[in-house]
Amino acid sequence: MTYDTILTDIRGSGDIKTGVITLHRPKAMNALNDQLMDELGCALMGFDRDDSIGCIIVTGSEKAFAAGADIAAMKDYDFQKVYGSNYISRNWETIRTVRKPVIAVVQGVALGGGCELAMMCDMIFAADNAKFGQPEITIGVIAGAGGTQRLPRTVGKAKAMDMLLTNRWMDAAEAERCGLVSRVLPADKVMEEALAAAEKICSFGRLAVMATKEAVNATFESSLSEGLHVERRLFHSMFGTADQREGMDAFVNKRKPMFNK
Ligand code: CO8
Repeated sequence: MTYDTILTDIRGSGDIKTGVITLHRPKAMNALNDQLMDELGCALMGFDRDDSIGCIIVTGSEKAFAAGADIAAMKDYDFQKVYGSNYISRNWETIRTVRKPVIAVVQGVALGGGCELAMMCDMIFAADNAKFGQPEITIGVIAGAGGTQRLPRTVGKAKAMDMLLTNRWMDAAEAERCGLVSRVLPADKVMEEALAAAEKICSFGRLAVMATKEAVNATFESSLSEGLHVERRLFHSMFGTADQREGMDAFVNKRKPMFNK
């Protein structure tokens, strides 16, 4: 499959590898348009279906993960078009259906839809030059791809309101302090670190990895008792897998486990 607005690559040294998707609209700081979101969705689904892939990384350029939705494309849209075509909902959230872990590697700006796309991923690894912001208010709209919902759930109401209402940007250090990003690394090390984390994930049992992601995501969709119920049932289901027997037997017998991938 060839794409115009993204690049794809497969990395890793083990049997199970990492699919890397690089957003690639360099002249527009990776501004997100329908074509890019369609291509991203297609590449994500391809890696999710591929049994030789265990983890996915989504990244951008050194200057920009993505500078938001493509303002030049949006400027002539009207209500009839966006509501009628179900703009955003139609094709921007394919990433939510991916069952394998997705790591966002953010260098430079992640603004508007770019910040929202990073938040749709399971973890964010940030370069020390990363900046996160929701500047939609400055162009007369509001965040529309989850920013008003995921940001307060992640960084709390106070910081989310500040970012969404005043266009205050957060640097990588603050983003790590308040839980928006998992790790901050020097720009020339961040991809290496993400690939190492992805390789670690690829070395574990596929079912346990997918069930962990499903259980953590349940917390955003439910009350504590409902979320605990989902976790408990998924935990119980692990006892129907060969990886549970293998992992525990390997521990008890002091040997390296051989998981199903
Ligand atoms: N859309 C389209 N083109 C863009 C965008 C964008 N979001 N961001 C940058 N570009 C383009 C510029 O127009 C410029 O193009 P050209 O060279 O042809 O003039 C090129 O990228 C380089 O940009 P700058 O010259 O501005 O570079 P600077 O380094 O001076 O500044 C910034 C970089 C700070 C990133 C600046 O470009 C900027 O402020 N961009 C807009 C950021 C923004 O407002 N993002 C939010 C967009 S709205 C949104 O994301 C809504 C999401 C809601 C869900 C989706 C619903 C639409």
